[in-house]
Amino acid sequence: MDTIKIENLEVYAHHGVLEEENVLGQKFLLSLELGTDTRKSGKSDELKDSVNYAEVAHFVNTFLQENTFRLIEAAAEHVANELLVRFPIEQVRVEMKKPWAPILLPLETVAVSIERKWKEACLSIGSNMGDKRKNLEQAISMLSKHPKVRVEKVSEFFVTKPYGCVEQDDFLNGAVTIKTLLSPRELLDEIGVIEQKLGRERIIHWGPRTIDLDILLYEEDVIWEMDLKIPHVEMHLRDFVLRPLAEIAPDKKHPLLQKTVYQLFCELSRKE
Ligand code: PH2
Ligand code: MG
Ligand code: MG
Repeated sequence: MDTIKIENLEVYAHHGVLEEENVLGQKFLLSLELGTDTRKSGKSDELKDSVNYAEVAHFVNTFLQENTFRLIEAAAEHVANELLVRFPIEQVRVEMKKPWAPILLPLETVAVSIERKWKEACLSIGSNMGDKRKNLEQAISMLSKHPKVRVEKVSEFFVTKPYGCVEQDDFLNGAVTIKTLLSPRELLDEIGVIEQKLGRERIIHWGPRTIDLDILLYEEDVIWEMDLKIPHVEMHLRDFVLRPLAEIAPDKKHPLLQKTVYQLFCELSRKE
């Protein structure tokens, strides 16, 4: 990934655990590494095709003066998140140094350095009540409005027979790939909020639903908790999941089966 770097930007601000730090303020040095593809601006020679580092520097300066944190960890975390949301960058490294840290001992500097990035996740989406297409479209629109979610690709929607033993109406199913700054747990909570808002009621397990959003993959992370299992435990067995997902993310890898979505889809199709 190409990077644009800003080194040791001086910001006078009031972060700190001690009251005198909050009152008097002190100097901080910010180093930023912005991960962004510079090929386009490299060719066009146009600022609009890149990240304006002057804007980034002024934003960070203002942000750190208008918000006061106790820890440089928290300040760096917030700066990283704000930059990822506000500027067209994929990843960022933020180093925040405190050269005048009042610890009553001489030191050159103390610092935290963090790296944050947009994570890739795949979701499956389904509805078998009411206006199914509208439900899917609304859920995707709500996802895309979250500042920490960027909807990347949306598959075609397929009419599918209900899988499982509950007698119910046909489903409309699809898949979505997103980039997100939310952790898997935060993403699960956000999905819950959207399902609630679209009027999902949990009456029968696996029964009819206005909307069902499931996390299939999150990077190549493996999570095994009571209410959150990633990869989705049955994704490789379900045609209504793999068919739309293979259309938009054929090369994403299942971290446990060590196979791509396309391979899983072909294997399942052969079995059926
Ligand atoms: N979801 C289920 C159970 N069965 N069948 C189809 N065709 N589509 C679904 O989305 C679906 C299902 C539980 O989430
Ligand atoms: Mg489901
Ligand atoms: Mg679900």
